[in-house]
Amino acid sequence: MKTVFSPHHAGHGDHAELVAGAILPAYERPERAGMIRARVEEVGLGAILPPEEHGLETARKIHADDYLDFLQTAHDRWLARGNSGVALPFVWPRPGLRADTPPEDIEGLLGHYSFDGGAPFVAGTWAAVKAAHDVALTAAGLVAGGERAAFALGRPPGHHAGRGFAGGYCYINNAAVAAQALRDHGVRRVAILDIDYHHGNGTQEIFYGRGDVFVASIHADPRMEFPYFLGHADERGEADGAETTLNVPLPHETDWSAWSSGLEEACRAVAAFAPDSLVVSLGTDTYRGDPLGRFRLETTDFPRIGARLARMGLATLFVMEGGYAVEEIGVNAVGVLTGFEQPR
Ligand code: SS9
Ligand code: ZN
Repeated sequence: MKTVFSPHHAGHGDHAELVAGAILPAYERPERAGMIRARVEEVGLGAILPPEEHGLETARKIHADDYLDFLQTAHDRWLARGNSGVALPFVWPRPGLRADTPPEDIEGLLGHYSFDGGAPFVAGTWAAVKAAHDVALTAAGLVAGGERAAFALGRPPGHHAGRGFAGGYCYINNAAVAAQALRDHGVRRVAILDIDYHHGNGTQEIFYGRGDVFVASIHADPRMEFPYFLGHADERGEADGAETTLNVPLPHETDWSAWSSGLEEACRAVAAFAPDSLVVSLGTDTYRGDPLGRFRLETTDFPRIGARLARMGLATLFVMEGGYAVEEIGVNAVGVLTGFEQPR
């Protein structure tokens, strides 16, 4: 399968994050994409293409206009205020405060448009976010054009970003925009299957009331794990989207035997929805060596995931999400793709 990749991801880097009271280099770093790209080449997965530039029309069907405007201007406004370095939120309008009156100051806006402190802005953030969006749309175009599968190798990831907020390293929800693009290309029903370790809260929120896009997520139980405030099994969609959300929360230390049962449940639900295309939010932070995850998948399990997905028989777009064991991320992520292409 073809991979779509842009070097502009690298401008989003060199920032730190707060980890258990210490400021450490961010886990979501440029080396991640470099390792995956190198592995795509090493196994000869297929051609690596640059993205085509896309406008934001499709993204505007997924995200609020004011939020997209904020993403594009946040770092400049941070600098214009006299601040330097990394723009990070530190105050949020939780219930009890007013979320209906956006502040004017960028410090307040950062909190207004995020749900955690995990989406910093550096000078190159917007260019990287836009490139990941273009990567996802270009890869969606390949699938809409008749390719059996394509790989959108972008960063930063997207599945925690909602209609009007960033968080969890995510800004534009690349998988959601790609699913919308497939719909706009004439694909009637799309399923998104999120296999990242963390619940895809943004993707769920975006499609919660829509019946044309099914969202299934297999993830660590939010009672024990980020993002904590969404991803429970009783969230099943609403209005037109009733019964088109499926959450499979699993406990810490889950290994292949239990995780693959969750995958089976999700695949059956996706098949029952009878989609015409599948978007896979591909995170490899389920790996046993991941510094942010507490599942126990082995490197040899990732091709088995791909093989199971191939058996769905659907045109499939893989969109890169999380995975923070940098040394192994290439082998694990591309393992899913080779498993998809050569199921055994
Ligand atoms: C503490 C860890 C916060 C956020 C995880 C986001 C994963 C995106 N800095 N964890 S796939
Ligand atoms: Zn994750």
